[in-house]
Amino acid sequence: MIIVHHLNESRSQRILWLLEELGTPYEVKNYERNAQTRLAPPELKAVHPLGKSPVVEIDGKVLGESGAIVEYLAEREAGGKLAVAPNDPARADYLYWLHFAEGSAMLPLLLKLYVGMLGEAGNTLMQMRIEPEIDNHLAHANAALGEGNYFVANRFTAADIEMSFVLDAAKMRGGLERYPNLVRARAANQARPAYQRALQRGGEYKMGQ
Ligand SMILES: N[C@@H](CCC(=O)N[C@@H](CS)C(=O)NCC(=O)O)C(=O)O
Repeated sequence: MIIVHHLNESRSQRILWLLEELGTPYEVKNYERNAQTRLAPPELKAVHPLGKSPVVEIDGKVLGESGAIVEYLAEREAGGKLAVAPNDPARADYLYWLHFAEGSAMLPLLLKLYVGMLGEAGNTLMQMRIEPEIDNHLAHANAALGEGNYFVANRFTAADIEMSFVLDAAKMRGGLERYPNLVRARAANQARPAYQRALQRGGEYKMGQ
């Protein structure tokens, strides 16, 4: 049995999408962000010490960190159809994009959110380091897509699901419109029936707009 501890407007939306793509049955436990702070409610700390989302329970094992969750579930479920096997020539690229999302691309996007809270005091940092780093990462991802919609070997994999939150965060605050390949891939993601079913399960997801 798989339980997804799902925070509204968050990274856990992509776990729902992954499970819909895999056709794996799961339960959703919903948590609401605090309207003022946007933080997760304290009940999530009872599930995992960090109190962050996503967290899943897989046959009683609690697992956090979306990259680990996506990698683990993609390998384990549906015959590994959304994973890339260790002996596949595309394996290195698969792991690269799977880890690039949270390991590299999200950091400057999050810094923009936090440093933005400083107002004028953060302007220099924003212009000298944060905006150029956002562009560095998004331009790299945009170029990697080329004319295709998928990051790995021109086929849809779990790495595309993991990368989707980067595209959503970039849409919200990173100037996604400057990267036409990312815009096109994001639209292709959203047209998938499983993506739409995940929205039904997870409730409103404004980051997808
Ligand atoms: N790198 C972690 C980040 C987890 C994370 O920060 N999740 C956010 C949701 S997008 C969260 O729970 N925020 C609420 C909070 O920090 O209270 C992952 O990918 O799972």
